[in-house]
Amino acid sequence: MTTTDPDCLFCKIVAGEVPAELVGESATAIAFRDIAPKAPVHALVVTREHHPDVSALAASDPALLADLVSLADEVASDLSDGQYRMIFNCGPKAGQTVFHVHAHVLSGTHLAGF
Ligand code: DGP
Repeated sequence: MTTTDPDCLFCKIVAGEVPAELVGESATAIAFRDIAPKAPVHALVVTREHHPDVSALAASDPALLADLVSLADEVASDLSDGQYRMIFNCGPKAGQTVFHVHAHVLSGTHLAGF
């Protein structure tokens, strides 16, 4: 799926219809701070296009997924020291609650291993 979903929260943030604190952008993706941060730096990096999750994006447009990862890496360097954890929750059982592909970028502290 490569269209905008009018009912999708992150599509509304991309469109500027829902406010968010932007921390980075590229031609294909934007980054903004998570509303409920789990680390001193917690950004979400989302494609401008609507894709429901990372699995769908990897299947339909791997170059776009690479763009998203590049922006995530850039944001981690801009906001912190370039050391970060990147997480994609894919599916409800993995904890995904917003069904528009997004990378969580967590940084700014010593994160416990798992
Ligand atoms: P996930 O559980 O992986 O689908 O992550 C969704 C994240 O989105 C979660 O960490 C909280 C964040 N979030 C939910 N609503 C909003 C919002 O309105 N604004 C922002 N900035 N983040 C939001």
